[in-house]
Amino acid sequence: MNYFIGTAGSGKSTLTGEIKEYVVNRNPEISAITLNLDPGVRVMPYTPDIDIRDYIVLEEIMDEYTLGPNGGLILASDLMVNYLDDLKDEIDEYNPDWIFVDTAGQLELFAFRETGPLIASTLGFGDIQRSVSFLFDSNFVLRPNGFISTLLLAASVQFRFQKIPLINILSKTDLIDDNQIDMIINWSQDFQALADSTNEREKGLIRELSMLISEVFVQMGSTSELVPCSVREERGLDFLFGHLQRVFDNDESKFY
Ligand SMILES: Nc1nc2c(ncn2[C@@H]2O[C@H](COP(=O)(O)OP(=O)(O)O)[C@@H](O)[C@H]2O)c(=O)[nH]1
Ligand SMILES: [Mg+2]
Repeated sequence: MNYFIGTAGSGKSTLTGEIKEYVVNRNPEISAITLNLDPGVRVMPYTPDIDIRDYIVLEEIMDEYTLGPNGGLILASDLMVNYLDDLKDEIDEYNPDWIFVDTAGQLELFAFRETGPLIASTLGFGDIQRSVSFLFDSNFVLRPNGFISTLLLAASVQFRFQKIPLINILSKTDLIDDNQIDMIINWSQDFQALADSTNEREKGLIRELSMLISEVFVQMGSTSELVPCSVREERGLDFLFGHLQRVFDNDESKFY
């Protein structure tokens, strides 16, 4: 069971749909399903097998509690916990090997409120192993300061989902060139390189702050490597699938 989490537009929904298709086409013996946990989404790039919108309708919540779209979304996300048993029953009916979970467009709705970690611990039952994939949007991480702010978000997501292995994904790599991909992956593995690039490319207060933050990451040691991925390029999904398999194969802790 893999949760895709990331900033709005980082490619969670697209990846959820594509990785399921990829897994099923590659190995028809694996049963994989998609679960949509974004109650506010209108247009989806795939048809989810299980959908929170069958239980929660954003417009009804906005009407009932006289809320605008933002308040409605927050309440809709919080109300998801009332339907955990229903979601579990639906998952049980499928009895899948893999579940790819798509989360709310705005990551704080899932990651920073109580709901997300609670759902992840409740739905991780039986034989289901879990992972969280955090998406680094290629558009935003080309500069050291964008990379560092995304890294801080990933670190706080890790902090919230402590016992679940975190996979960092560099999404939409078709939008940048191979040198840029290498540079960003290098930053994720060698924070000294990140500190050096920061020193070269940022200025003023941003540079000072970025240097301080990269220092902290240097001292913490390297976090998990960044897995390059693009739904437009076959090898992207191949990498991700291989990586997910390694995480699950090596995961002896089985936290349920
Ligand atoms: N070029 C490119 N665009 C992508 C990729 N993945 C997603 N997108 C686009 O990015 C936009 C946001 O994607 P979406 O999956 O809705 O993001 P979400 O808000 O994180 O669920 C859409 O226009 C997608 O078509 C990718 O690998 N490459
Ligand atoms: Mg989405």
